[in-house]
This record gives sequence, C-alpha cells and structure tokens, in this order.
Amino acid sequence: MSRSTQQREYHIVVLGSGGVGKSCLTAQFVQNVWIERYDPTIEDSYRKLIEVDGRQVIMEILDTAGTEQFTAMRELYMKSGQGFLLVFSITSLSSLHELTDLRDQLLNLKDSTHVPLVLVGNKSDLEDDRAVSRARAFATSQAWGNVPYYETSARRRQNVTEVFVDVCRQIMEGEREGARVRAAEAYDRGYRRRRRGEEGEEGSTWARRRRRQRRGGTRCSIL
Ligand SMILES: Nc1nc2c(ncn2[C@@H]2O[C@H](COP(=O)(O)OP(=O)(O)OP(=O)(O)O)[C@@H](O)[C@H]2O)c(=O)[nH]1
Ligand SMILES: [Mg+2]
Repeated sequence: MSRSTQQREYHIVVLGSGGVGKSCLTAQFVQNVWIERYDPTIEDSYRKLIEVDGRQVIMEILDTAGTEQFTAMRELYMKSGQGFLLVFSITSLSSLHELTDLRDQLLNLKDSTHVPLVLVGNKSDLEDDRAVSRARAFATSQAWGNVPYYETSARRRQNVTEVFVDVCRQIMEGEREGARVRAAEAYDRGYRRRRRGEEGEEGSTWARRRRRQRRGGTRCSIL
C-alpha cells in the first residue's frame, strides 16, 4: 500500500457550552449545510474522509452536548478522544470562561499537558454583538500553552475546515513524535545489549581494551 493510500482514523471531540455552534460547525464541515434552528444535541457522531498533507484520514467526529443535563458521558468521550475543538461564541464571555473548566478536566483525565486541541471562537459574523475581543481570546490560547486560536463562522463557512485540519495535524505530529521517541529508545536498548554482548566475549574489543588497561594502564608513548 502506498503512503498516500494508507488511511488513519482519528477521533475528534467537539466541546463547549450549549448554543455556541458546535453542531453547526460540524454540519458545515461534514455535510456542507447551514442549520438555522437551534436543536440542543444529546450526542451525534459523524465520519468524514479527508486528505491532510497527502494522507487519507478518516475523522470520527463526536458532536457533544453543551447543555448540562446531557453531559454525563463527558468523561468517557474525553478519554477516548484524540483531538479536541474547544468552542465558545464570540458573543458570550461566559462561554469562553466555561471552557477553562472543560480544559482542566480534559488535561486531568489525559494526565498530560500535550493534548491536541484548538480554541475556536465561533459566530464571527456577529461582529456587532461581539463580547470577547480577539486579544482576550488570544491571551487565553497563549495561557493554555500557545494552542492555536481560530475565529470561525459556521453561518458563512469561514475557517471551518481549517479548525478540523489543524487538530488533525496535531494528532499526526504527536504520532510522529511518539514514533521518534520509540525508535530512539529501541536504538538505546539495542546499543546496551550489543555492548553487554561484546563485554561478555573474551576476544571482543571491549574485553581487549579492559585487559590492556589492567596490564599497562593508559596507552601513551613518548619517543
Ligand atoms: N450567526 C451565527 N449563528 C450561529 C453560528 N453557529 C451557530 N449559530 C446558531 O446558534 C444556534 C446554536 O447552534 P448549535 O450548533 O445548535 O449549538 P451547539 O453548540 O451545538 O448547542 P448544543 O447542542 O446545545 O450544545 C443555532 O440557532 C445556530 O443557527 C454562526 O457561526 N453564526
Ligand atoms: Mg449541538
């Protein structure tokens, strides 16, 4: 199978308070449709095949409930998710504040500070109703360890694909980093084994070097 036809499957979770536009963003990304009415979500999942940096990727997207009475499953999907969109509405400061608790819960569950995530300020078409300045949102993203910040409009389909692709790239980068670390560790283990093996053999370089050191100390010849 060539590199570009290998398919990877990534689990993306869309989080945020009720009414910020999680379902509309997901529907725009997956189906290219705009939904005007507000119908609170219990939980919906979608699959979409896209190409990211020349690789076929299947995104399994979980659109979660923002309203409190439907959030019982939160821990479960936080554990199984690999990448997260943390969405607030630029028209509601409290929706940004509520993300802080969500992020804390997420990092605690993952027991890591390096969770692939993107901060998303949705409803950017409602500039006249803006309650969260760009500077404020950007400062939050910096405080979270320089996570990417995007402003999106599900209504106008602005930056919609970008946020999903960004989180996907972060997962892919994490996998590459993991592979690099595993390769370095395997090399290290192999090196130690090789060295032990050589030390065990009488005629080996290490053994000869040790015998020389015992006999004559350091090799130094002054003519
Ligand atoms: N103007 C504008 N309205 C939006 C945008 N995105 C969503 N909305 C509207 O906001 C309302 C809520 O959108 P949803 O996508 O259902 O919100 P949600 O975050 O999924 O809400 P829950 O499922 O309850 O958590 C709907 O009436 C949408 O039409 C946007 O980008 N711009
Ligand atoms: Mg919804």
